[in-house]
Amino acid sequence: MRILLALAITCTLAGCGSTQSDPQSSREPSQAAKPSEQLALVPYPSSVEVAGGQFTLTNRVHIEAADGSETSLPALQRLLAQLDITDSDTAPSQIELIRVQEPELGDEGYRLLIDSQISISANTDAGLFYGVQTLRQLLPTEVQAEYTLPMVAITDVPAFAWRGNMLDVARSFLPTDYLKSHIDRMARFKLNRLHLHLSDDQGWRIAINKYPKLTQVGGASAVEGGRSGFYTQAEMSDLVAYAQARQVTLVPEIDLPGHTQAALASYNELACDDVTNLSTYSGLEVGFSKLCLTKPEVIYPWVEDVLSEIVELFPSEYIHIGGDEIKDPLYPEFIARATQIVDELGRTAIAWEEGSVADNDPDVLLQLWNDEYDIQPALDRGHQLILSPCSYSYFDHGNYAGQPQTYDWCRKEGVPLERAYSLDTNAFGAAVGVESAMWSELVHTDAAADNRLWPRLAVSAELGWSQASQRDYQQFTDRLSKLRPQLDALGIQYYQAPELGW
Ligand code: TNX
Repeated sequence: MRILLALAITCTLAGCGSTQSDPQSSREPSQAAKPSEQLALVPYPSSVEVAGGQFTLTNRVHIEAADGSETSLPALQRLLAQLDITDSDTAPSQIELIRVQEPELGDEGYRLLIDSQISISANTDAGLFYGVQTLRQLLPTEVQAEYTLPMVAITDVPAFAWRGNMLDVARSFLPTDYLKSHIDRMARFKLNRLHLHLSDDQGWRIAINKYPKLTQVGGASAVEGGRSGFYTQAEMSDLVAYAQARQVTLVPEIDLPGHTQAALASYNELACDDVTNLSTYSGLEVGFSKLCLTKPEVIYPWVEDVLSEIVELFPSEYIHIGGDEIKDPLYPEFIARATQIVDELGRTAIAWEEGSVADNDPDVLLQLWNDEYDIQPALDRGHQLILSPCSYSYFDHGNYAGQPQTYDWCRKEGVPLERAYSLDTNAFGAAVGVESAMWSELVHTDAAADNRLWPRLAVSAELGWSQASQRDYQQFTDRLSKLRPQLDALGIQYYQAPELGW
């Protein structure tokens, strides 16, 4: 038993000082540590035990990694390389990655122990990877002669399996370089689902071999002022692998049967015969286009072909079929058939909340986006939810009221940090997790995307990972404000939120 554990003080809600000298007093809840005494970690871990004392890491360390650390070992090596720390068998200190079997750590939990050495243990490579991310946040971002870390025992398990973000690359395209940076940034905060909204009225962004015009025509358009473009299948496969190496699952969305003008402009036969406007579209309206649901012999083979190529490209268990903002008497039948097609392809469908009107298998996940939508009937049938209620989770809304180039249809005050943080993740019934959404009608550059996403994505991270009972906005802002160098080192052009003193 390491000395640390004998001395340990359990600090959860209250936070912990790294130099506590009187363990007795801090056992009293009434002696809750000041917010400033919490370790600067986001999301905050389930349990942090601080013994006092410090561990010094020099610029040489010996790494011991268990078999089965495919993503966690490279992540640790990248971290050490950034800090100019070399791996040497004769180094005085050691970092261990250990695979254990401890049911309470689950699929993604880990323990991080820093005393006379650093050890991370977990049931899985994912757990080890998250332990490395915590270590990453505890260390500075700049090279130093040596590094001082608090002696600490952290045990950490996520609240939710789904800790997501959605990027609308359809209205305005985001290049693969941006997506790779985004995946790195997500991983730093233990976010693990990147939902790509790959098609909409204004653009079609993923190459489908059987239907090349989708990208020749639909890939060449964009919302006015936005970027056009598309991902080749080779580029997407490379991105999938990049994300997997960072414990991020890419979740593809092909938005059906509405939001399909780019597809209709590419293959006119998918539209009903009386539709006259079949050109590409760069406006802001929603809800005007649809696949012709009275031509099942045309649209269903196309849907099957497209989704077949999508499942080949994306290993994700879940495939999003859209389903938002369309009125048609045949809509429920379409959704039921589309979710069935996904099922036959060996995956499970996700639909936006409106898809709940269809007769779907209860495995189908529903993504809630209107705060007030009556989702209870679907919950009663056994569906689970991804929580994206717009007044908390829509990051195309302003960081503050009236921010230029932002929407406010869902909440006129915008979605400031505190509002985003106040989402009650227990209020909506069975949830697999949370997902913030960045629609891109008004977000046309990498810098604008960074501004809308950060620092609010750190909120998504804490909502997804930390238990609801542990959340405290004051402590959160205090911790996050100290992590500014991490965001800087990741090259993020974040909104300088006054709430964080930035
Ligand atoms: C609603 S949320 C939409 C999107 C828009 C967004 C703008 C959802 C499923 N549909 O098509 O881009 O609002 O905030």
